[in-house]
Amino acid sequence: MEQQHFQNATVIKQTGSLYRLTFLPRWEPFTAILSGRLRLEKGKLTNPVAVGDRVNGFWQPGGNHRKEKAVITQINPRVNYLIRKSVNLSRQAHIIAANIDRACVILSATEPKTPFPFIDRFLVTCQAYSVPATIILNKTDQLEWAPQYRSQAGQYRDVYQRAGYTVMEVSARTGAGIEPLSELLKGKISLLSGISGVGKSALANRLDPKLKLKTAPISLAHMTGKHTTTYYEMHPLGTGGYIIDSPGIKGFGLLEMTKEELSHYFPEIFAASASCRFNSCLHAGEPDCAVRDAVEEGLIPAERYDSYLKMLEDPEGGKYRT
Ligand SMILES: Nc1nc2c(ncn2[C@@H]2O[C@H](COP(=O)(O)OP(=O)(O)OP(=O)(O)O)[C@@H](O)[C@H]2O)c(=O)[nH]1
Ligand SMILES: [Mg+2]
Ligand SMILES: [Zn+2]
Repeated sequence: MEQQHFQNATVIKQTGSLYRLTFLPRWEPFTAILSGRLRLEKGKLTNPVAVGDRVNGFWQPGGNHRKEKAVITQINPRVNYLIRKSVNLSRQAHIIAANIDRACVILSATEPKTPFPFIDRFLVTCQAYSVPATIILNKTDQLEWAPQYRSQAGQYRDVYQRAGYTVMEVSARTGAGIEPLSELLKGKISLLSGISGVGKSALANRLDPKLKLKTAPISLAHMTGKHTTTYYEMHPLGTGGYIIDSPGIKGFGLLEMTKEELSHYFPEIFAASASCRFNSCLHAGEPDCAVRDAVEEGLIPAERYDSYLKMLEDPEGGKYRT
């Protein structure tokens, strides 16, 4: 019997050695495995195929797309992808998601707190790939009875609005601010990312109550999430578009770039750098640095500049090209 080939299926989930695929915009998921060759081709990545990948392959003779007989043989070139540091020491990177139209970084207005350098690493990768990024400040309902968090929430809003990002304030609990977010996600594939416990899955459920994703209260002893979501998975939204819910992550890997390039991915630092005395200025103590002036004048948020310096000093295992 002749082999039936397929092209351009989108990976919507991976569990162990099994993948779920669908031909977007149709939502008729089927199961597939990787060809032996692809399994061996991992290289620097812990996962050769990620959610969002577009893949080609074939159906094994006798199988059809309902019978778990599909084999992935080829990954189409990625338009973009985001990586995170591997948990082991092998310096391997793990692809979070590929070919996304938008990345949403979810923050909690209260707990758990997301450190600025975490957010900024995420945003740098997005800038490097021209993936539009949006900051979603969730749990705003809690500011009502926990006013001590208002200044923190205000700081997130202020820092990222000044950096040029859209900051949307929402509550997965009450539904406040959800409509503009639904609008933003329509017709696109969007990644929901952020540390554990900020409410990524709760937000997904609020965007489409049919999803019924598992959520869990944060630990009040440590004010940290419980790593409730364990898979990357794409879901269709009833209001249009697709979201990728993801496990809470601890850190993002940086792409390979030169030290000079880094500042290009901080939009407000890049804009100010046009007036630095030296073309090669890294804004780390050189004379007549317009970036430092802007930080001193409060035009560039100090939090962003601190993140920039941290990333400049800590390229994460020599990720900078020299
Ligand atoms: N008050 C309030 N609680 C929220 C809101 N959004 C989420 N929560 C709660 O925060 C806790 C964590 O939410 P999850 O959706 O499980 O968080 P997550 O980001 O998916 O966490 P991981 O899957 O571990 O990465 C749950 O108890 C949610 O009910 C909100 O807008 N307001
Ligand atoms: Mg979750
Ligand atoms: Zn400078």
